[in-house]
Amino acid sequence: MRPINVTRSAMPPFAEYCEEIRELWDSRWLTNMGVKHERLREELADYLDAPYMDILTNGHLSLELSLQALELEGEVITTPFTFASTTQAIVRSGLTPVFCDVDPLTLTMDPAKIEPLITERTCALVPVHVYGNFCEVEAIDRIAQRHGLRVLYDAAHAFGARYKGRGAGAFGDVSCFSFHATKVFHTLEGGGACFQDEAFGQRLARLKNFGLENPERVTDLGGNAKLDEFRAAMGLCNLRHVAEELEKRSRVEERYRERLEDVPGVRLKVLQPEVQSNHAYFPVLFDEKRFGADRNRVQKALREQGVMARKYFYPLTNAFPCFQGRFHPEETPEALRASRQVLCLPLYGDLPLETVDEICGLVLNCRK
Ligand code: T4K
Repeated sequence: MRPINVTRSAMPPFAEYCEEIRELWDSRWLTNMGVKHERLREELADYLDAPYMDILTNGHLSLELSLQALELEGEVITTPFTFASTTQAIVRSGLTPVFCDVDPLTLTMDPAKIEPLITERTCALVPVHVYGNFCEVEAIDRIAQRHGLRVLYDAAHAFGARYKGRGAGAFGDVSCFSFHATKVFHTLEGGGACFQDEAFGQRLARLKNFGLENPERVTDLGGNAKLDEFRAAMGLCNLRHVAEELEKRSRVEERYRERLEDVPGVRLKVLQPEVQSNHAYFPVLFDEKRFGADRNRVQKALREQGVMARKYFYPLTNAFPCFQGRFHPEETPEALRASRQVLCLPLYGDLPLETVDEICGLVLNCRK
């Protein structure tokens, strides 16, 4: 089947979803924190090992409103090796991003490079568990404690990944998730925030619902970021199948590894000790000199055969024209190098292993 996209949304059986939404025709309660919203919120908090959790209309607004609910001011140390959303959420919340370089293996924020960036205006760290690779949560926690900083993880990629047996909702002050259609678990569009502090949760709940404390009292300048009942229903169904989806993805990833592991000039997604992977993405870094072809050439060769591998993440967010030259990608050289070398190969549960073989064959044929 062509094209073969970088991912393909997992869907529950059609009848299961129909059954899940049936009662909405009787209740006519379609949104505004209905029964399914509440059930999904509880089930997800449990799955992600979060003390508290809220769910929102998408991952981006989960980030943006969480930054606002933390009541921050000043500079935020973050990574440019991420999706547009992370940096945009920071800037749109009136905060100044300060870019820290990444560790060349995990491509997450390098803790050794954080402290030199801290100033008296620094208020928080916003690292990203990119591809489901865990940030160095203990080192980050120590730095945050030492300097009195808040930690908000962008955990959009980390659903289902576990570190020392704990889900990604257990770390930092807040961890924000995306439940977008392209993620290992989705609610079509959707997102959520896991957090440690109940008072933060009350602020976030108000911000996602027009700042309403009650129908007659508006205390915050909020907006609308609620998740409706149809999407919550999709989440409830998908959550029942997520273990199976992760298992199927693990077989696909294993096949890629068998085929590409020992190829000179090819670096595969790092295997982190004590991390149980969620197989969310399969990034490959191509070293042109050693492999014999650069990343762009591989992407083009795949595209010509209908295989739509993607450059997650290129360009770096500190190179975006929307920031009008305020930031400089050369200041984060490891991130810059990775952004020029990386290509995410298709990975999803239904991807046939024969297709993985075919994709690997196309990749290997790019060598001069
Ligand atoms: N932080 C990070 C680190 C993130 O990666 C993201 C989102 C966010 C924050 C923000 O979370 P959300 O607000 O999105 O919940 C996609 C996703 O739209 C985006 O959610 C995701 N990151 C980003 C990494 O990837 P695009 O522009 O690459 O999507 P698109 O439309 O090109 O889709 C990619 C492939 O997925 C398609 O080729 C086919 C497949 N697909 C797509 C859709 C829309 C499906 O199978 N089903 C679908 O419904 O951004």
